[in-house]
Amino acid sequence: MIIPIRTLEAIALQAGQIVKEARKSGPGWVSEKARNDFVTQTDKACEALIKEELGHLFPAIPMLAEEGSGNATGKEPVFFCVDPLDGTNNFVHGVPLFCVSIGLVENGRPTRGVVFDPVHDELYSAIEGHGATMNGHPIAASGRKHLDGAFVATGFPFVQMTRLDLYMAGFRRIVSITGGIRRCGSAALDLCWTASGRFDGFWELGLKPWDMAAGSVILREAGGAAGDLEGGDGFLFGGDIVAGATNELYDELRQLVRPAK
Ligand code: 2AM
Ligand code: CA
Repeated sequence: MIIPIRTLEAIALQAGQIVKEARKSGPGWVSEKARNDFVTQTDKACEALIKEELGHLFPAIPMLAEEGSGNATGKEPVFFCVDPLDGTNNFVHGVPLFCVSIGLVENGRPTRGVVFDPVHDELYSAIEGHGATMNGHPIAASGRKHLDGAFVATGFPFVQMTRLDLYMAGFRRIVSITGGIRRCGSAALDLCWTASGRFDGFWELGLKPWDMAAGSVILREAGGAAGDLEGGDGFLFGGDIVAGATNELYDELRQLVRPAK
């Protein structure tokens, strides 16, 4: 079954409209799912809209979504992978970095993705094999091959602290080589900003599939690379992702995140 990318874009824009209105009126109720892990009425409202639209248009394709209203486990050959609001912590604090993220995963690989940033009105979109766009214009990763002086993004551990030492050891190695590191708080946007050339790379440990599904296909289609710490493809359910503007930068970054034994 063909999933028109325009349809996914339209749904992301509609969900973004909910987020835009909530920026004016407030996020509604806010609840802490786990320590430091928030959900708001707005996350729930966006997910309900996305579920309704996808369920109506593509009833045969299950959905895996962050707030749990979906019917997929992630083991299906084809499923939607949805983060109704990526960057909820930013949203709750009024920091203007969050987005709606809708991916399609086929046989374990993200093949379509749309990410809408309702603050900056930026709509990122990609179909595997057809390139990536932002607001309809083709985008390309920076092409940078080496970390020396590169501008990269990361995410710090925020729930599970068991791998904080591993993370900090990598961070220390990367700080001393790169030209700048940013922590934005929305993995989907970090991947899209690497796709559009703003960042040269990105890494984060312990993410969820909905944080990465759409952004990873957008980055790959913009000419960048995304993978796990071993150089493989297992990031979606493994949770650890390294991304680079090029294969070379991806390899250099992942070896610093966790050097080969
Ligand atoms: P979320 O807002 O959809 O939960 C970056 O660290 C990623 O982790 C984000 O994509 C964000 O997705 C998730 N996250 C959840 N809680 C977080 C927190 N307290 N701080 C930072 N990121 C958090
Ligand atoms: Ca979310």
